[in-house]
Amino acid sequence: MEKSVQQDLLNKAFSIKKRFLGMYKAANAGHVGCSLSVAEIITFVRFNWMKDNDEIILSKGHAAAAIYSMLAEEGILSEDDIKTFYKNNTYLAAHPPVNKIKRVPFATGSLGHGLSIAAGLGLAQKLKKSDKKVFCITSDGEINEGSTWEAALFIAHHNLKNVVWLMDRNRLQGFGLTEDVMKLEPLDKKLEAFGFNVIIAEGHNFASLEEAKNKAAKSDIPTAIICNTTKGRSWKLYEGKLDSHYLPMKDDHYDVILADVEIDYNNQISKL
Ligand SMILES: Cc1ncc(C[n+]2csc(CCOP(=O)(O)OP(=O)(O)O)c2C)c(N)n1
Ligand SMILES: [Mg+2]
Repeated sequence: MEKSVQQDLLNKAFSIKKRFLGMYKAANAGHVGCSLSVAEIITFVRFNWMKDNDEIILSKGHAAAAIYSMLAEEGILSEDDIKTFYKNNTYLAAHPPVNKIKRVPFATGSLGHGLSIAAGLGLAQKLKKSDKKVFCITSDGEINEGSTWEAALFIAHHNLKNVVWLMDRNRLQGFGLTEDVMKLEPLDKKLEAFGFNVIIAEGHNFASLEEAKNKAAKSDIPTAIICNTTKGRSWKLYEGKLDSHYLPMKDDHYDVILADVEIDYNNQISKL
């Protein structure tokens, strides 16, 4: 992957993170760690993979701030829109609403439904012989939902290669480790048995995501990318910890997290 492309993606991800940190601060809201976990995946899909007409479904709707910030990054939302996050009468609710915002065609947040939505969209595109792709970003905790497995069966059965499933595999869910709450491993083997081309990627690393993208392009069956991530990535105090999920952002947290995120960004830039 070219250095300039990586640099551009790092800049975009940093800008997206700065914006959503400001949103969480203004709203005194939680889910900071959930957005930090998925920020690079969203950045990569939107700015280095999907075409303008493709669909992106953020099934883990509690990371809505990350998708709103991405939409501001590409100019679909304005910085004034962003200021309404969490406020009364806003469309920029804690979870994405249905049909109010460009690129957000469905409401998500009730976990376990995004992949079914992607499957339906994928089949519709296949029947129309369209080359439109559908990118679905799920969490790992929501793999506990039976509906996800039903969607997986459906995608494999209809060989919906136009659906790309990226899983934010941070190994934590709402109340503990995924392996303690309801064991998922060996996840790659389970997904392979369901009929997927399974790729394991580093979800905070653009070169690794690029490798996954190239492997997906060569597959004759649908792809599921298990993206290894860290909840609360860069936020030193709570990185990899459950508290990064619900802890509401307080004003004094903001400066610390922003500084941590900036250190991580500078480190990554210096390694290019
Ligand atoms: C069906 C459903 N059950 C419960 C919740 C409440 N909830 C919000 S986030 C979350 C768990 C988050 O863990 P995970 O799904 O792995 O997301 P991530 O780690 O990526 O933040 C839960 C249980 C929900 N939104 N939907
Ligand atoms: Mg998780």
